[in-house]
Amino acid sequence: PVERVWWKEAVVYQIYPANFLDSNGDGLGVDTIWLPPIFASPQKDMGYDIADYRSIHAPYGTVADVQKLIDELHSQQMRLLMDLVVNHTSDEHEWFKESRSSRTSAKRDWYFWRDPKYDEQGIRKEPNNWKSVFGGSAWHFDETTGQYYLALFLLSQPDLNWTNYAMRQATYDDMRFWLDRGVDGFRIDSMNLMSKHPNLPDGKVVTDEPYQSGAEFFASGPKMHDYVREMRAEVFDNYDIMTVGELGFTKDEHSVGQYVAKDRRELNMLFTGDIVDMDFGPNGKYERSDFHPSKIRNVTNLWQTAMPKLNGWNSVYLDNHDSGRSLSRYASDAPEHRAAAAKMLATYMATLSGTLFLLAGQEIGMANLGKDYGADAYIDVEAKNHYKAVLKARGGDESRVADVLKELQLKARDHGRLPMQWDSSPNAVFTTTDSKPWMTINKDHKEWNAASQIDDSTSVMAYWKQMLALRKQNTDILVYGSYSPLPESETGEVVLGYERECHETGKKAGVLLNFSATQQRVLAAKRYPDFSVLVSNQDPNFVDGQITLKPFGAIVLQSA
Ligand code: TEU
Repeated sequence: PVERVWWKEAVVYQIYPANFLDSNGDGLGVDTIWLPPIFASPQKDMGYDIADYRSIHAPYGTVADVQKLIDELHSQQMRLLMDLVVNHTSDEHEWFKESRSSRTSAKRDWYFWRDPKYDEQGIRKEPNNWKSVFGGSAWHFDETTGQYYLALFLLSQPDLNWTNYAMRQATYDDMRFWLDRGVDGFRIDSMNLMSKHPNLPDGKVVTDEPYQSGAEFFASGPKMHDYVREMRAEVFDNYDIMTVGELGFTKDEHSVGQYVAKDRRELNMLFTGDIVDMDFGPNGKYERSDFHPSKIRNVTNLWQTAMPKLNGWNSVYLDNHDSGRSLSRYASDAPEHRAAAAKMLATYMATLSGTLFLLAGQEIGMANLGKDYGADAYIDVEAKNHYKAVLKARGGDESRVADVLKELQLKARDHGRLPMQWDSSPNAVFTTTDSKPWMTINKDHKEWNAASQIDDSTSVMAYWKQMLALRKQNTDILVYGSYSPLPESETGEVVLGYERECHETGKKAGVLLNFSATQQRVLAAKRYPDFSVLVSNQDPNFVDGQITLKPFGAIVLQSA
């Protein structure tokens, strides 16, 4: 049997501190809060550029305030998960300032510094062809010492050199600083980028652009697992905490398993990227590629069945601050479908094995900015860089970038960062009515907001509460039970069906989810002659052992 632990049963609620608000808890049924980085930072990448791990970004408060938050949460049997960003720092971190000051600085080797290369004409070139995640070269020339430094994200986010022992120890000290204050765990940013191939070779040329991904040489590199194990042995093992590694680029079952197989003593769980990549193109996020429900079937079946075999543990999520809202991308935010679709996705998440992660706003069916917002609504650096680069490549002609805007309307990180929609008032309570919010508040907040749902028993929020309560009551089946996919021949192409079963008691639940905007007849009902409906987002309708699922219908059946 699977070992029972608090972090497996946890329901985590991700708050983007810049877009939330203080509140006293709304009884949703979440028990752990995940705060993306709140540390001192110039905020070039919303705090993922940390200048000092031991102080707090002033507008958010102080270390003493965070201590108060931790103590308050603990007194309510809740927990706090923090973001640990140690693949890179801000260029304003003291470590980097010292490192960049001279070639002989004691911290020179804490980052990656390399000499320029020169082409046949004697023109200075970057040390290799790697591309930054946010566009352009991943290398930046620094006049002070005449060398380049590596920054896989923004140029103001230089990569730390994990081969350096003193650097590793310094980050461990910073981790202990927070764990000693009672923090209950970390979401570890860009976890698998910490070990690069020692020679930093050129990435494989796959596009005609000047820079190439190079990920094959910087993701899950040769020393990666030594570092994770060291971190675990020297830091994590001394505390009762949750550790979640963010894993971009690394996708195959075997490599993923190495981070979470229990006996390897590395991490508790991971965010694998494939759940947010389902509508990315082969060469990039903003390349067009339509979502089809078969993708979510494949990804879900893959990890739900692989993790138990690997002796690891799943994270269950659809949304985070790095993407558009799943409701708009994988279901529907069209007025006639929105509530049903949001409830269907809630049913999906709450009936899978793993630790749940909700992004604030999911519980009220928040959606992407609509099609009537233009390019200027997108203020995140990733969206802006991408838009600018394509615009430039097409001669600065705004009429030729409609396709780019369309992709931003689906996938830009801004959607995941929209201010929380508390009520229908002009600024949705997020900020005072007379001040200008720092980013767009989706105008759909007039209709879609927490205040209008909190007392409505038919609301998306009420449904989420019901689903989370149900999950808690049926932990043995829904959190720990086994997962078996229902064959497509019984569900049809656009319906995702699976069974969850508790082997100790033999109790079973069958889940049927319609990922389409059309009605579906599902044969799988034949399996459940003595079923009862545990929960549904529609009036269940059975005829001759078949179920009719309405557009975005969801139904959970329970064996007698
Ligand atoms: O993201 C790391 C990452 O792998 C990105 O490529 C991410 O997939 C991208 O933002 C998607 O568009 C983490 C953080 O979650 C992100 O917010 C930060 O910008 C990034 O690290 C750098 O710290």
